[in-house]
Amino acid sequence: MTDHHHQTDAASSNKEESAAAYAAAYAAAQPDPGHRVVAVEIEACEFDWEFVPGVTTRAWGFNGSVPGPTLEATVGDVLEIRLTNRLPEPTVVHWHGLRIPAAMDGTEMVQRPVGPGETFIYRFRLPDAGTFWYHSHFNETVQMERGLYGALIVRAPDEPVFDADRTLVLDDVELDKNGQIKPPGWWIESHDGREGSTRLVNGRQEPEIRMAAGQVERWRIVNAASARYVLFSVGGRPFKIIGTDGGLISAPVAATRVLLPPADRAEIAVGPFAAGETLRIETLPFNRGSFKSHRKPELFATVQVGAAAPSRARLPDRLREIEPLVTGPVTPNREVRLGFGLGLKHGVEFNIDHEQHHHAEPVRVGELQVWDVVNRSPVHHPFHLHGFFFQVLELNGKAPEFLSWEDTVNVSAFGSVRIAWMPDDRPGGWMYHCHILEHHAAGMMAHFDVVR
Ligand SMILES: [Cu+2]
Repeated sequence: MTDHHHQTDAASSNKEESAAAYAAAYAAAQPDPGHRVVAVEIEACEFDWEFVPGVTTRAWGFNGSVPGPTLEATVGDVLEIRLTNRLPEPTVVHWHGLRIPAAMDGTEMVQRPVGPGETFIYRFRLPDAGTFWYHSHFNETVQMERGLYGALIVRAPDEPVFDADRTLVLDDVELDKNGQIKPPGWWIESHDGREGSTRLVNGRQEPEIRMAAGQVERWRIVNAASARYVLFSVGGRPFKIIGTDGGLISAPVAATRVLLPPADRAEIAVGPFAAGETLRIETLPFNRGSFKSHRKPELFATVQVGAAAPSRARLPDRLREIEPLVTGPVTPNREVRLGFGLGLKHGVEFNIDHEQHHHAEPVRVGELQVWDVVNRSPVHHPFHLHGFFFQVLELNGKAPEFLSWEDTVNVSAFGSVRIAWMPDDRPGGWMYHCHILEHHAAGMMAHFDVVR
């Protein structure tokens, strides 16, 4: 009861509401029978890190590493994360892709930022298996660029069996001649977003990955980059796409490349390869409408295939059932316009429905949402919805190649994507935004409430 009387009634009632929502979500987070509470402590801090071998860079990250620790648990467990902020500025941590209560989503909509020296506890039950991640949702063009992110793997009891389960968190950083991360830039960077020229896998520049011949591995790929689109390739070899943002898809899909816009995830079955092979993990040329173009493949890592080892991998024909949310003709109930213009503050300004940091209409629990996300700009945007999975019904008017659960989807330049999602009973403040961090910062985001 310090400065309570100085606040407006609205502000204090909002504060009380969010405190009550947090307390309710905390208490409701109970593990399923036979499951446990996975308790972890993460410290957001500053430390020296070698992105490039032999070059010391001042980084920000969780528990002294980039990425932060990979958090692993099982569906039905409760994850309890005690976050302590040792940074010189506030932070919040967003649990990207997790269908958890609004109060635990980790945005400024639902919590006060965690100040330097403060501790905040996130606690929630894990409802879905899949490859998720966590990252700063505060001053992201600085905090995420410096390394405040990590992977979060949730497993189910009946997963397909592989010879190894490997997580590849992709990123890039732009280092100056002293090996330090450059501060956010102006003009081209505000338009394109930051694409660093040092490409990282799990916090290291172009590392070597060792794999046994004859084996098949499950790779969980997370694109943690600020703006770079990754058209992922493993030496041009065929692999199987087995999962996306929201876990496994219905059946494996054969591919030689998979597109990961920023924040996107893919799971692929890779191998078998022959002993002695060397394969380049690359991003292939991809035009997203940026000033900076990519005409050549760029290396992320190298796979060295060693001596053969026995394989126990078995990839089933069916991975799981995904019920379509929409079966017949449907009328969209919202159009989300991704737009841009020129402004004084950011150079290029990005907006949603002609408004920066748009306040969108609420949606009601249990009412199917069918949204047309329409891109009115000459650059691609990765559209991210917090807290709920959606299904893609149409990409530029055509059905997607396969049905999946997503939280991030690419909306191509002057293109459109039709999505469907069901607001389940998790009322509160949510958001959707472009996951190119510079576009998000420049206003391409919307707040909305899920109401009962
Ligand atoms: Cu964007």
